[in-house]
Amino acid sequence: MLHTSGIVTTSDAKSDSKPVGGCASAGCGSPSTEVKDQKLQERIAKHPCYSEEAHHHYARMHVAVAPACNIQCNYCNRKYDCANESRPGVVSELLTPEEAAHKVLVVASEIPQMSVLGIAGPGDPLANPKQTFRTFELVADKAPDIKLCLSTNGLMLPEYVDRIKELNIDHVTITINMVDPEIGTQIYPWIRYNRKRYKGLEASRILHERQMEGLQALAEADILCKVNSVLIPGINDRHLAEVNKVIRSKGAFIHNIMPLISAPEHGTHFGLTGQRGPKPSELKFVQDACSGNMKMMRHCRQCRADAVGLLGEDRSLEFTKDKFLEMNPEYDLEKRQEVHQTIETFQAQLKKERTEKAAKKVQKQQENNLKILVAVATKGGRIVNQHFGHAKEFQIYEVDGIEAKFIGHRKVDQYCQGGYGEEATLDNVIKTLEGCKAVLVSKIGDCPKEKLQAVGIEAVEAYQAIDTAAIDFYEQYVSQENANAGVKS
Ligand code: CLF
Ligand code: SF4
Repeated sequence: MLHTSGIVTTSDAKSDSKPVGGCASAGCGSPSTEVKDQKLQERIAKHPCYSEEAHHHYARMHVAVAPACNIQCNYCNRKYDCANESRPGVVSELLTPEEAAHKVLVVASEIPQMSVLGIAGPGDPLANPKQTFRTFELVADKAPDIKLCLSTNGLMLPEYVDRIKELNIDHVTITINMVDPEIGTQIYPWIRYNRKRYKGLEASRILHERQMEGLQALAEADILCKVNSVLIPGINDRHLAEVNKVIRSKGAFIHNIMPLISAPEHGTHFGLTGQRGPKPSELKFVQDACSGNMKMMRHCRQCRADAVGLLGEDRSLEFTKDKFLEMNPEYDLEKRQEVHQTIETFQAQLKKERTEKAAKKVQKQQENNLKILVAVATKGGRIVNQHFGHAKEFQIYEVDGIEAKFIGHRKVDQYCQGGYGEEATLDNVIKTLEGCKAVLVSKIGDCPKEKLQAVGIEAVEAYQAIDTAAIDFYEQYVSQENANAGVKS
C-alpha cells in the first residue's frame, strides 16, 4: 500500500512479481520479472498492450471499420466508439477495409515502430465480420510484419476462432465484466443473438456462456487472450476477483481491469443514472487483489477506435481520412526491421543493466528497504525526453535504488499552452503528482520548479534513460535523507 508520503517499504509494497502459476504467470510491469517462456516472450515482445516493456517503444494503431454492435452495455452510448476498449465520448471516422488497409500502410511507413494493428470498433468487430476479416486479409497480404489484434464482447467469438487462427490473428481481447449472469443483468439490458433479441437474465446468461466458450476455444487454438473488465463500483467490484479466477482457469493470458468512465455528458445509462466510476485507489486495490493470480495490465490508456501511436500519445489527428487518402505509402520492410532492431538493442542494453543491478541488490542485502515514487515526462522510448509543460500524462515509477519499476500513469492537462503556463492548470498538475518525490523532465521553467519544490517534489532535468535518471535521483535523495537524520541525531 502506498504511504501518503509517497514512500513505500518492501514489506508493505504489494508486488506483482509473484507468479502463482497459470499461463506463463509473471508480474506485469516489473522489469525484474520476466515471462519465462522464451517463445511466449517473443510473441508479446512487440505488442504494447500485452507487454508493459513493449509499450515504451512500440506503437499500435486501430482502424474503425466495424460500426455495428450486437449487445448493449450500460456504459456505452452508440453515438460513440465501443467503450469496451475506448474512452466513451470519442467518435472515430468510419473506414472501408480498402481505406483502412491504405491507412495502415501509410502509418507503417511514417511510424516504423508501429507493430500492431488492432480492430476495436467503433462497434463490435465480430458483429461486422466481413469488414473486420477483409481488413485483416488486405493488411496481412501487404504488410506481413504487422501483428493483428482484435477486441470483442465475445458474443460471436466461438463462431470465428477458426477464422481468427487461419488469419494468424495472435491476440484477441474479450471484455468480460461478470461470470455471474445475475450481476450481468445490471450491466447488459439486452443482446441480439441468432436474429433474436434477448433481455434480462437470459441475455446475460447467453453472453456469459458464449464468452466462456470463446475464451476456451482461443486457449485451445493457442491464441493469446487478454480479458478486459470494466470496474463498476457497487456492481462488479467485489466480483472481479472471481472473474479473474475463472478466466485464468480457462487460459486467459493477461487481465486488464479498467475504470468505468461515466460522465453524464456521454449520455450512457450509467452516466445518466449517476453510477460513479472507481477512484484510483479502488482500481489499484482490485488490480492488486488479482495480480497474484495472473499477469495484470496496468498501462492501458483506454484508447480510441482510430488510435495511432504509442499508448501514451495520440497521433490520430495526423492521419485523418482527408490526410491519409492523399498520402502515398512507402512501406519499407527493411527500414522497419532496422528500426525494430535498434529498439531491441536498446532494450537488451537496459536489460543487461537491470540484471547487473539485481545482482548488486543481493550483494547489498537490501541495505535499506526504502522505495519512493518518481514521475516522468516522456514521449516514449523509456527515456526522459519531454518538457514538463508539454506532458499530458506522467509515467509513475517505484524506485528502490536498484530498479525503477513502472507502476502506472497519471493524466494531466498540458500546463504550457502556446508558450504560457496556466496557474490553475499547474495547481492541478502538482496535485496529480502528489506522493512523488521527484518529477524527471527534459526541461522545466523556474515558476513550476519552485512550486513543486514547495510541496516537496524536486524537479530534475535530465535527458537520459528513465532507469538511470530515477536511480541517480534515488541515491541523491537517500544520501540527503541520511545527512538530515545525522544532523538531527
Ligand atoms: Fe488495440 Fe486492444 Fe489490440 Fe491493444 S488497445 S485492440 S489489445 S492493439 Fe491496449 Fe488501448 Fe488498452 Fe486496448 S491500451 S484500450 S488494451
Ligand atoms: Fe458499446 Fe462495445 Fe458494449 Fe457494443 S460491446 S454496446 S459498442 S461498449
